[in-house]
Amino acid sequence: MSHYKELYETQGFVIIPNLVPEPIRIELEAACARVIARTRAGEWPHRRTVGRQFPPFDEAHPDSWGVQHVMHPALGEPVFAKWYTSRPLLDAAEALLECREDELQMELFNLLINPESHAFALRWHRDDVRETATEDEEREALAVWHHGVQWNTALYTDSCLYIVPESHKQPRSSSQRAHSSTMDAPADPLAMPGALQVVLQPGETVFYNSNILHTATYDPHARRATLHACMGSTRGGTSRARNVLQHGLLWMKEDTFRAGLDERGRAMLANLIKMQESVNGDVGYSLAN
Ligand SMILES: O=C(O)CCC(=O)C(=O)O
Ligand SMILES: [Fe+2]
Repeated sequence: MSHYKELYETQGFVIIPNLVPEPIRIELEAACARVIARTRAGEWPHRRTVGRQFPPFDEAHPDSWGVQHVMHPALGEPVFAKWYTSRPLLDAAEALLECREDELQMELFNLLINPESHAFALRWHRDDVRETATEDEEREALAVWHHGVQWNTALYTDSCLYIVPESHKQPRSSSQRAHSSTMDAPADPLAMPGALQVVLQPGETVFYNSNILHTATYDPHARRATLHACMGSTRGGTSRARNVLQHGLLWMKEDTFRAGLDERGRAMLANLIKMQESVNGDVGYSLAN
């Protein structure tokens, strides 16, 4: 695991295989098929819609590229929480965060899916630094260690994500800035200097610093069900509040959610709630649509 940590630090991302034990993989595939069908049918309101980079969103665009809050008790799919708190995954998170299990903080868990009928792409971005940031602002934001890890775990071959290795530590060069200063998606993601396409085989996970420069393209004909989540460490204090709490997590404070978690999950949830209660009111949004 220390090898992975080193790669994660230097490159800003690392691919780790085998974090989904086989029996859970089968359950996850079935649960994903059900929640994807419900989302496409318009029965699940928490979704990412085509043309919008991130929630909140309006209801006018029915094609979806993501299902939000898959651990929500109203979805009735306990396997998502079961996997989120499973040992191989937590081992990886603890190694990358350099923290103990009792310091892990439950955060977001969503599912990324192929839109049904629109080819679609995101613009190049860092999740928590705006594209208009000056070089100094960027340098300052990137110097903060966020005490969180984010990952994509592919259930089917996934070649949607593009990243610029090592850009988690460096402000954009002028030509990289030219490719990432507007709200437009790139015509060709590989035109970005230094860009690399991340190809995941089923069962592989890419952990990436969410402030690495990245984008993604979505092909309606390539089946995608990729588990997209993040987890923090209490060592970060309130540094992850905006990134996490902007998504509206009131449902996670309800008894029904807590009741569906195992002991480990409850401890991770308690850490999130403690962090939420220590910040007051409006946390704002990281990016504009
Ligand atoms: O689809 C992906 O893998 C990346 C999604 C992403 O960058 C985002 O939601 O901010
Ligand atoms: Fe992103």
